[in-house]
Amino acid sequence: MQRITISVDEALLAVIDGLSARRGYASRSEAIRDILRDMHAREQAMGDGDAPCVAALSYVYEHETRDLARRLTTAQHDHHDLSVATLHVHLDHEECLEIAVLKGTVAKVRAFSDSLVTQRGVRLSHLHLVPAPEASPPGAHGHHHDQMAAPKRRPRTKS
Ligand code: NI
Repeated sequence: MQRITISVDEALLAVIDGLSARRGYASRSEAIRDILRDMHAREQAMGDGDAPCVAALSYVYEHETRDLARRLTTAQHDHHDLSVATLHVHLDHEECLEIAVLKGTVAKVRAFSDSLVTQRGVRLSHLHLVPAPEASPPGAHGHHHDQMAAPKRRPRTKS
């Protein structure tokens, strides 16, 4: 077992302690280990890197933090091949919520998502990956749009 030191602010420490108390973890270390295991398991469940997917990426950020708004926009332009659309909501004077729809391979979408959400000032991010429907040949449009096609059932983790 390795020993590491991490820095957290008061609010986050209260979250860790609240979680430990509520779920009965014996220590902060065990709580954090479980959070990491859970995150790792969810990443594994996202599947094959070469598989095509569409994804909804949401995050909150402070638009005046260190030129963050401009840098996030530049990053999206740099990946215009992955970026389908972005919805921007001004939450209050400081904070913005963005929801980006991405499309590409799982590996590329994850890498782009990681590059955005790991920036300082970006928080509460969530990436929801949806496997792309299998490509069908042109003209083989097998359903009518006036009735909903039943979604394919796939094993998934809770999101
Ligand atoms: Ni805004």
